[in-house]
Amino acid sequence: MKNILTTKQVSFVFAFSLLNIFITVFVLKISSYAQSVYSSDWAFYLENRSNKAANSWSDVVGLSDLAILSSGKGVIVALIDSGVDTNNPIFASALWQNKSELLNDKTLNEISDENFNGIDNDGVDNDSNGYIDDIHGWNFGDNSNSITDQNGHGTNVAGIVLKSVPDAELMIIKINSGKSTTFYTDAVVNAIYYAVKNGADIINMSLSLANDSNDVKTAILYAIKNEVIVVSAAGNSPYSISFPGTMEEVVTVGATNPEGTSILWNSPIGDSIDITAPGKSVETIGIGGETVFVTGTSFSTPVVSGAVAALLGMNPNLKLTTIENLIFSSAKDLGDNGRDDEFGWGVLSGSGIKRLAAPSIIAKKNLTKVELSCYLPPTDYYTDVYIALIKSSLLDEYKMNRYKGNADTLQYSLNNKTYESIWWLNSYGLWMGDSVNGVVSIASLNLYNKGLSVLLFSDLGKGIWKNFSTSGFESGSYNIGIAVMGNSKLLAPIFWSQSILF
Ligand SMILES: [Ca+2]
Ligand SMILES: [Ca+2]
Ligand SMILES: [Ca+2]
Ligand SMILES: [Ca+2]
Repeated sequence: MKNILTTKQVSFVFAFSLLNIFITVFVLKISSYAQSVYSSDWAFYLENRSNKAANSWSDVVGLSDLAILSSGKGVIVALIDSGVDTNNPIFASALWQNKSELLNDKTLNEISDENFNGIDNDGVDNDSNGYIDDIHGWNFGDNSNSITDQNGHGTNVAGIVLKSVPDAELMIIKINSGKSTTFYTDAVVNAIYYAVKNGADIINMSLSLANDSNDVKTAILYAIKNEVIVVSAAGNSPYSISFPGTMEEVVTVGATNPEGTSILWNSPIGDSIDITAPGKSVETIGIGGETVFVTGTSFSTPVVSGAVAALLGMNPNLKLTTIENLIFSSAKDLGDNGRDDEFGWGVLSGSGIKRLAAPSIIAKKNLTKVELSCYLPPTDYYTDVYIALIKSSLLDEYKMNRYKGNADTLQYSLNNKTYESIWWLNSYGLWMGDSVNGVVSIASLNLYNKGLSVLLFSDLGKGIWKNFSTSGFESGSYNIGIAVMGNSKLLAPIFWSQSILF
């Protein structure tokens, strides 16, 4: 996180208008001022930009594991920051689109190959949300729809988010005027309400305010009440956590060294710290597209926002508390055992999140019986669990051609009772599942084309399926897959067991 503030001292105007600053690396407490006066870390930040990290932050936090969950498609991440480099196609193509402003002029298809600005700046607030031509967000610093970053901070933050979730949509809410390095509380307040009212799923706040603000608190609580997760930097004062990171209700992010092994020297310590992520020499994109390395909790924060977006991309129905539980309980514990004031619950772990958020299945075979042990993610994840067998020789082909089947219900009888299940038919065979609350008490097989068979299972929800007979199978090597579904949508990749011989 870098300061948007210059080294000049706070003026009287600012003192009365509640100046807020992005970052505070070196804090000068000047007791004669009612407010703390901060020096800028801008110079510090620039000095440290060229120091390439020994480790890639994406490896440290396990982005490849998060990528298995989702690419963030359909997830809207609001960046309350200094804007974004809209001239860079990486960002331009990732911008959230306020479809209500667009569709009144032309359909999205008509617009897609044309110049957005030429078409959509019609001077009309088409969606009547109070902001004229807010196509990709809003600039509360200038009260305009210009979201171009002239500072760099917002672009750096956006680059980190897109590295984690390349298909996420970025809602750009600029709070500073032009290239100014300062911004006001009111802009932050309005930015939060804008994000919530326009559909953001995540609000990334890589910023600190010089003082607590009841208006900002109220806005953040409004966001949380609406199930919008607010991820905030802890600030860069080693002495104390900055507001709004001090709020219990937000996800407060501290920073570690590039290896993710010790707390960064300027990252604050305290009981509001929830989690940490690498925050030194974090590789990202600068204005103009150059690769830059940035330091501060401003940049560990979007690492966490990206992980949240990966989870929401997998399952948009996840509750805020579930998301927090997943990322906190899977973090890599450092320092004192369990949560501590340096690392919070630990360093963000993509592999840990995948382990908790995705189903898993282990199959063991004894003579003619197969025992399946399953891990199922938290129950607000999914409505159905699917299990299927596939011949190992077909697995790679299957994985390359994600199945596209039509969901339907199927009634079947068992022990003189009738059950209803959901099934899928595609070129690889029949997939069957059952509602989480349903009861299916045997393992039964129907060989289907191309070696795929269906397994019905018992004790659904308890995670263990026993006494499953393999006697009906063609002999050969099989893998067993498990998938969780919600409203007929696959919520995570299908995870496959090791192959077993039947
Ligand atoms: Ca509007
Ligand atoms: Ca318009
Ligand atoms: Ca918290
Ligand atoms: Ca710990």
